[in-house]
Amino acid sequence: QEEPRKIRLSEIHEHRRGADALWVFKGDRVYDITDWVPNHPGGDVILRAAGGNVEPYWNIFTIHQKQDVYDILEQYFVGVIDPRDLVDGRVASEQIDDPFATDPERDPRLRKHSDRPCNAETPASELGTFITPNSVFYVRNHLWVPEVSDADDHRVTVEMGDGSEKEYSVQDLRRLFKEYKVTATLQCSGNRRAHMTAGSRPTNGLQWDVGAIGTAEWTGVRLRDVLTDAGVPVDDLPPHIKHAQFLGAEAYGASIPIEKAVDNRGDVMLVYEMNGQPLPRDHGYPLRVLVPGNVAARSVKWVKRITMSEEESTSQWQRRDYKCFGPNEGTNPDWDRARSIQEMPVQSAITSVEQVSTGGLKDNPAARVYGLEEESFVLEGYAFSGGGREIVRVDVSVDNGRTWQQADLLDNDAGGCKAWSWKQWRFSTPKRQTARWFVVKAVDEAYNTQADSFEPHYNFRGNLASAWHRVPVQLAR
Ligand code: MTE
Ligand code: MO
Repeated sequence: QEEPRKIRLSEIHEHRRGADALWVFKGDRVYDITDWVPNHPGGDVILRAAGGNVEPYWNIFTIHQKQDVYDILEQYFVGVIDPRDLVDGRVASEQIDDPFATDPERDPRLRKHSDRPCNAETPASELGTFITPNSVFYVRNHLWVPEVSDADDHRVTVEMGDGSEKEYSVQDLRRLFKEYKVTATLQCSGNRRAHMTAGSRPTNGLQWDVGAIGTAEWTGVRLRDVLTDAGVPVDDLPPHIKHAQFLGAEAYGASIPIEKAVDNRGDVMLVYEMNGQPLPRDHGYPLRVLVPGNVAARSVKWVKRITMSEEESTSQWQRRDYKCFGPNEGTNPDWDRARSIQEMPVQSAITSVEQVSTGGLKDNPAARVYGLEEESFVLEGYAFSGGGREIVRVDVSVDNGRTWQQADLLDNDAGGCKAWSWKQWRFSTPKRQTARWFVVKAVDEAYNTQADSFEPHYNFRGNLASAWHRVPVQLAR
């Protein structure tokens, strides 16, 4: 048998994106994947790995870690890595490209759940304002942050579904379409997952507390206008257009029903500014989709392709992760049978409990605002519902749900066609009336409300954890 060819790392590195032949290695084996690239189901994200090791990517896209995929790769074998470039039979880790190396710096106040990819929630202390500042807005990344140094280099392509397509730069969008500002809350379907775990059983996923949610003013153009310009008949849709699929530059993908995408009052946008600033890299620079009222997973960041389709996005984030199941359905449910999450149910949370003591009463601003005359607790929080359904009432209990009172809903001036934003609420109660647990629940305009406990709503993915939020009454000494 012929000895396989020995290849230096430097030679592999030349076969990166842009080269005529594209190579990758896995272990000490080298493959020429040029002919495979056009067939790659995940699109050209595979180019990110060209010229280096595929394994860091396969550790992220774990779907590759199976024999069929290894067999495909073997067909493209061209040689082995020169032993001079190996340490203990492997390429030294510092020689391996780290997809997360160019991720941005993050504000240290964010509460990190994972580093690579970055997942970090807004600390409760920063959830008290109607608008969440960009620097502390929660970050939910499934992959690395794509590098776009100049917005002018970025294009978004609209695919009509009949083979035709049209491409826009961010400048084109600004020039061609009317600009809108919409204030909207984004909430991860995993917000409060830790509470479901604590109130029921272990759940699979990042254990978010109350901070996988935030509100911003988003500036951009309406997707409806862009689709119209691209040639999609938005008011007379052909039957084969049922979903708008979105693809991000790092290969994250999701979709929404076409009715939402073209709804004249749906405020689905392609946004380039967040709270008056260019979109931060973590939040989609230079362009993201905003789908107000829907689970944030559909607001695809770094969007580069929008496809009109008869089908939902085929991504794992559409077909598997962001679905909900019955408490009995176990850890390997019938994924296809469950509907993907779009509009979110009612949610509410207590984000701050302040004890105002008699001694400091006169000097305490909260005491003055509320005209408090005896030792009290001041509670603050948010309430939010999906689908643009406004929060109409927030009920607070200071005795673990036995009796209830209404919190004050704070005014805000949110822009947009429907109630896409949370309501902040405040409540004060004399200390002598409190017993063991503070509880909050909210009601939206459709009179939807929250479940009293997690157990009957348990799902192993820990999605849509929206039972009453309970916080123990702790008396300061
Ligand atoms: N878009 C891309 N391209 N990549 C992602 O990982 N995460 C989604 C969504 N859009 C994601 C994405 C999820 S699950 C959420 S909750 C929101 O982005 C988070 O948005 P944020 O990081 O701006 O808060
Ligand atoms: Mo999410």
